Amino acid sequence: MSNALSLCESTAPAQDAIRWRRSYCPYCGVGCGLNIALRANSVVKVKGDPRHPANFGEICAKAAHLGPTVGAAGRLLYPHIRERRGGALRRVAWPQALAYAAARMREIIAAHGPDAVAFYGSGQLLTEDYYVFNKLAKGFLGTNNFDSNSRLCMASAAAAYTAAFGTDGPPVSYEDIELADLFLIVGSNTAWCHPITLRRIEKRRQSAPDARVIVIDPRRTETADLADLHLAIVPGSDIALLSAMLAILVRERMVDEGFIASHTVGWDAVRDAALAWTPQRAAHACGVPAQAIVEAALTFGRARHRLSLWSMGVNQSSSGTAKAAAIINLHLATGSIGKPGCGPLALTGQPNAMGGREVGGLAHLLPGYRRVDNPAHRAEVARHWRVPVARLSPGPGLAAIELFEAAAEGRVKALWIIATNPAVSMPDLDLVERALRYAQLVVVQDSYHPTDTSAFADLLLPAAQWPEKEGVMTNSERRLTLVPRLLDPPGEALADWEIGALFARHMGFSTAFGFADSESVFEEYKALTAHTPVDIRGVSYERLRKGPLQWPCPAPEHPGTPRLYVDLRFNTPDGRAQFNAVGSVDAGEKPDSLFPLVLTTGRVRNQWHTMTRTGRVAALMKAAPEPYLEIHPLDAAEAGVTDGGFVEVRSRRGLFVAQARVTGEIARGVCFAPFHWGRASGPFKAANNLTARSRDPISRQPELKLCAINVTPVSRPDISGPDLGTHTNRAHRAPAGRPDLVAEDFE
Ligand SMILES: Nc1nc2c(c(=O)[nH]1)N[C@H]1C(S)=C(S)[C@@H](COP(=O)(O)OP(=O)(O)OC[C@H]3O[C@@H](n4cnc5c(=O)[nH]c(N)nc54)[C@H](O)[C@@H]3O)O[C@H]1N2
Ligand SMILES: Nc1nc2c(c(=O)[nH]1)N[C@H]1C(S)=C(S)[C@@H](COP(=O)(O)OP(=O)(O)OC[C@H]3O[C@@H](n4cnc5c(=O)[nH]c(N)nc54)[C@H](O)[C@@H]3O)O[C@H]1N2
Ligand code: SF4
Ligand SMILES: [Mo]
Repeated sequence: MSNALSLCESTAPAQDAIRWRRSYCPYCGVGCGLNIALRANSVVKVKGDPRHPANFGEICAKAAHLGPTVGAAGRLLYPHIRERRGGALRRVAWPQALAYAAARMREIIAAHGPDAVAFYGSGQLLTEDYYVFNKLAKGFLGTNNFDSNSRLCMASAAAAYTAAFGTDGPPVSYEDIELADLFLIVGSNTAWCHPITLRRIEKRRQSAPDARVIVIDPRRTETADLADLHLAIVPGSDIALLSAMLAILVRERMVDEGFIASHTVGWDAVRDAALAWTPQRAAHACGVPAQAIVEAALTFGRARHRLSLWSMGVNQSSSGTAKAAAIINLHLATGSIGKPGCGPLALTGQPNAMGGREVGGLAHLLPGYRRVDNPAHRAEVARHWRVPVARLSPGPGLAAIELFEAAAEGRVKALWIIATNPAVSMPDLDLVERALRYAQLVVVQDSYHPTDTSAFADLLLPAAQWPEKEGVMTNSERRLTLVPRLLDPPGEALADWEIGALFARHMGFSTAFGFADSESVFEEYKALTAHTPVDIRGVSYERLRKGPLQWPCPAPEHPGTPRLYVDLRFNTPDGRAQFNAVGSVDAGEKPDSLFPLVLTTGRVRNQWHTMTRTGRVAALMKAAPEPYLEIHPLDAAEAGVTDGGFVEVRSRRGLFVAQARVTGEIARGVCFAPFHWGRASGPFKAANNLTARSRDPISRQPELKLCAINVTPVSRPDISGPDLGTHTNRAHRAPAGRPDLVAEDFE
């Protein structure tokens, strides 16, 4: 604690005095430390924490505007039951709500077995929240149907890391940004989505004139503005590009033969497959000049410290794992790993998506990077949980979309949804709505109501949100930060882990879920990480109160680990990293005569996902108040679309209506729409009306970045629902000077 902070804390504050406290940002996976000014039960100002190593005092606009999202407006304050479909919600007391949940769950499990129930969680949960629900589902109810929205987000990166290094986990630290001289940014709009990380890259560029930035993205984003070389490839063609780059490195003898021979396996097959990709062939597949591909490869090859950063343009694809593997292959081929300023860094989306992976919050995982299909892992976890090993099911549970498909088909009867809003964020929303209507029991545990998903709930459970609950989150660089409880939750809202523990006790598991506080949950989880790659036995709330720590951190005196694999030994049985084949053709929906264009989807700078929080802040709504469709001028001309005019966008699954932004900043043949809006804001404002359920065969992550569409102009959009927006939805670029990084006052 700095003097200024501890001085504030040492005096008991009057009710209206300002108290400054340290906290952690609840939005993205950059994981910035915050200093929060509190007055009574509200947040009046948010600044960056100068001592937090993720951001050193900087924050973005979303965090600066956290204040208005805290408090009672729009919050779900009490549990509610809807006894009949279509009937009204009725407020009930917690014991009644939990007894109702327990009775219905017991009934369903007795009649149909444990796999008829499923939990769907979120990378925005605390590690403790995740742990309790995961333990309940996998250890006590006997189903591995606990998955999370990380399946829509980080699953491909996790699968690729595991395939290459033996276990998941980004090997580098943000401090490697300050040491790198080559940044390969693939499918990431870092400027809008991980703004503080981009700021560090920008600063590095300013201080190291030789540093180079290559951006691979179908759109000329603000991230691409920073690039020395921008490759505007057509969506889904990354593998062709990355393979051709690898082939050039081979031909130019820019690979590290010594590293390959001593520390890897599988090189010959990967090299030979890559060599089939000439620059010309890749240029044809990607829609960029061959010369640009050669330049990208040579720039990568000539650099000394190579850092690759990627996010959803890579992961959210039916070849997401292969795309991520192709990036990792470039690093293995050049020995760019385990050394300062080098490595493949998958930028985590949500603030604790990384923690969720560590704690086993996906349907195929158990805590501590263990897997449900590994008998030794099941035995270790069963011992720790004091349950017979037979209770732990050996087969992976249903992954996100499969879980909703199973509900729509009646195989899953009870869906318990926690801190995620699938009625907006899942692909193919017709299917999601069908699942939510068809399930016998839908429990929605959220901080807000109504949301698009909570509208379908039979049971609504009010959750405390940031900063009303205490617990741990892990950011993109494996850094654990303690998020303190600074305010009382409104109404009767409870911490998510506590709701899980109370429900488990109602199910009769009193001893195993008798946690007194979040710290006791953390301590139980921590013990399970012993001797695993994610060993955090040295981490405690007490230590975290002094500052964040990077795993592994196996002992109390251990300083934490900034960089993995520095000894060039990987977590595979023989210690060698594995080159992985990446295939040659991207799967996914192809354009045809009926649906001639390709749609990709993503985010806008100042909105957070389904807008339950950022949608309440007028200042954050300004840049993009309504959904829009970016379309190339030539495609627009062909379709008769004018800038600012309305368009109907159709895919094989549905309809989306928005204003067109005709712009040369997007590749020909490609359109872009943000996915933040759900049907509650207007039935055709949801981009996920259009997206497909196809998924990566390994990671089971859906292809949210590609589907085939057609676009037609409409003079007067004939749709119901609130205001569709008649403004010209165009002023979406930040003016010079990056004002998005300036923390505005809202007091
Ligand atoms: N402002 C804001 N920031 C956020 C979030 C938010 O909602 N709002 N959410 C957080 C979360 S959970 C996540 S996962 C991250 C997401 O962060 P990003 O992944 O950076 O964001 P997206 O806009 O989804 O997609 C990134 C880029 O992928 C490109 N792309 C699409 N298809 C392809 C392709 O086939 N290949 C390549 N190379 N690129 C492609 C798109 O044009 C887009 O610019 O952001 C985090 N930060
Ligand atoms: N087309 C398309 N679809 C996408 C994506 C895309 O790029 N394109 N990206 C995907 C990705 S990467 C992601 S991560 C998802 C995100 O999609 P979601 O997870 O559905 O989005 P959020 O709006 O973050 O939902 C979080 C919910 O939790 C609630 N909440 C907030 N804090 C708490 C809390 O502490 N406890 C509880 N119980 N509830 C809380 C919020 O009110 C909100 O309803 O969207 C995915 N969907
Ligand atoms: S960059 Fe991400 S973690 Fe940092 S302040 Fe912005 S939203 Fe929060
Ligand atoms: Mo995400």
